[in-house]
Amino acid sequence: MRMKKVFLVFIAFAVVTPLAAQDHDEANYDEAKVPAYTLPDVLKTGTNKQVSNKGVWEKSRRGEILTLFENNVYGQMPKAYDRISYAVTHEEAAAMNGRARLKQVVISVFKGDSSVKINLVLFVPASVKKPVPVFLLINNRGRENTDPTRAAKSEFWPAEMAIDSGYAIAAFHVSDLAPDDKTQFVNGVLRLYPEQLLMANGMRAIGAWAWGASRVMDYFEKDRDIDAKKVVVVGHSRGGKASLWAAAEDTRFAMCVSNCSGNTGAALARRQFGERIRRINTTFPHWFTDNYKKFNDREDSLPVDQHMLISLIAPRPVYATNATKDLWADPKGTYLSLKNAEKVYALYGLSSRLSPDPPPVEKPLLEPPLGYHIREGEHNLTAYDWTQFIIFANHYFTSRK
Ligand code: GTR
Repeated sequence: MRMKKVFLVFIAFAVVTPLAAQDHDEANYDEAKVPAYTLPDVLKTGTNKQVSNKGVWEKSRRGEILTLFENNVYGQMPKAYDRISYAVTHEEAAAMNGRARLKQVVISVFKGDSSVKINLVLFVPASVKKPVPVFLLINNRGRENTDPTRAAKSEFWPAEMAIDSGYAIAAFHVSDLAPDDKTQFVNGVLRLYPEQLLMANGMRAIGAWAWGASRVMDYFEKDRDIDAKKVVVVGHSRGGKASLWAAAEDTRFAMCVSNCSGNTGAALARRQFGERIRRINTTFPHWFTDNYKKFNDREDSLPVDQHMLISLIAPRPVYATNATKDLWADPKGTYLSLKNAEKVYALYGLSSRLSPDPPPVEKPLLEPPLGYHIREGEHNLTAYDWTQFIIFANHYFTSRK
């Protein structure tokens, strides 16, 4: 009887333990087992020319790398639409006990017979009388994390902290652009661009979220409370993959924050540490292009690696993070991405002071253009993380007044 019960418990556990957890256990977390690898040379063009100045970088190499990411990883970024409109649906002059103004804005984008609506929550510091810089979060968690009423407060989007530091803070939810589901993701932006679904290098969910960030940017350019030259796009995990892609595709973003973004985010693929391409393509087939599936178990044959994604954002600053208990997102590989992007920043005369090895836990590197920290704890976006984003942004924006 007892044996039977134990067995049943075991079966129940095996059934309810998500596949994800089992795969996590099988991943490599041993630094000694990281294979020898050679990163593609970010400063060598497809025709083998060495890039030695920013002119050649911008004219020849940057576009080449962007196209490689579009074709192989994130897909096309369709730019054309018929019309965009902005409606402020709710406004409060004295939100957060008078510290902020709240605006809820519906951004509607029309193309042909289809349209998509992006619901933006935006708080602006009440005390500031001129356009302010803004943090824009691509929210991949529950909408309650960005509660406009502030009845619910979440470290995931600590609006009060940003406001008290003199920043506006905004957020939209990924499901407005592409529901995060392998069958439902088509019900959003992709209704405007159905041809993308037929293309092996077509836009998928991560691309759709990044596209949404750019439409919010379109709105910021029209909102007089916002300094559209100082927009920081922020994302956590899958949202951090999208924030990098948004900043790579849209140079209007002044800065990018990618929190615990891991595989196909800020972490190098070739290290094959933690999550790998096969696993991400299998669990989340709707995130990246069909072409990306060709690189399952073949990281070495990718024509890019993630340091090149960071390089596309140069000379604009990038801040990346990790957490000690989130080896799945490969902290060291994330740091090495930043490190290997340094040479592109150097073309702009920007020297970052990254040491060869990652900094100790909770010793953030806060000097633009490339910043990084690893925090104690789990895979998450916390007040500790936001505190560093604000310091990093302060350093950058005050140096550019
Ligand atoms: C995981 C996924 C990661 C990361 C994470 C998240 O399951 O494997 O790539 O994106 O989800 O978004 O929290």
